[in-house]
Amino acid sequence: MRVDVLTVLPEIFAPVLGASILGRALSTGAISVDVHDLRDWTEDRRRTTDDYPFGGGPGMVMKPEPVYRAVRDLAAREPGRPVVVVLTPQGEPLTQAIVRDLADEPWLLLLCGRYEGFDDRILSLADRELSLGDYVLTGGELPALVLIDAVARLQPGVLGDETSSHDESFSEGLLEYPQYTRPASFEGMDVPPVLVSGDHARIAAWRRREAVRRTAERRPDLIARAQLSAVEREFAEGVMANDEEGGSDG
Ligand code: JBZ
Repeated sequence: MRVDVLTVLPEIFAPVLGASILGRALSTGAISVDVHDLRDWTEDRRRTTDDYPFGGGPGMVMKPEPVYRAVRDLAAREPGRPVVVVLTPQGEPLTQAIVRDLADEPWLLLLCGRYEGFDDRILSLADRELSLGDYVLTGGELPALVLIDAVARLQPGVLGDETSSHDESFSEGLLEYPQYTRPASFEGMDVPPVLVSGDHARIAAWRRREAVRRTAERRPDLIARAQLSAVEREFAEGVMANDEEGGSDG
């Protein structure tokens, strides 16, 4: 997959892209990311990318001309067309289903907003408008990095065995089960004995039940759409009813 990023803050990207699994995905060629400075498509001496809003009001608005020039220029560099994604607070909240869709695309062009927003005509360039969620950020650069991280780890060969079981649990709509490593006893807190029993069937059953319990406790909104057996659903409903009474054990 190829990713082009258009931003007025290109320097934010390199340290994150070079690190960890993302760095490995780049070095193996599973994904390539080119970060472009929007100012390279300005035509004035000050390299202006923003201007005052028509109608008045606070803040500055991203100008359309440099963005249009940049997107047209970048889109003409390869055969085909990139899927143009604009990161904006008005966008659709990012979900793993959207990440899976985008991960299958051969070419993404991510447009990061700054200032108070975009001239609305810029949005005509967008195939998708995405947001990370309902909190206020200063720009689209961090959401773009989050999106790159999420699509990179789905590229073939980027993760080993980690992918399948982890993502399957999430796609069944459940949070992960609790995990432990050594030492078996730490400051009076012991690992659940079933996990050191060697009984793999009991371990699997315990993990499944604890994943359902956690989801019911922490994300009851996920339970309705989770893929649960009748017995599991009844268990989840018990946990949720208990939580409403303020109970902490179940
Ligand atoms: C986002 C105008 O540029 C911005 C500002 C905030 C912001 C984004 C772009 S994208 N917040 C989000 O994903 O929540």
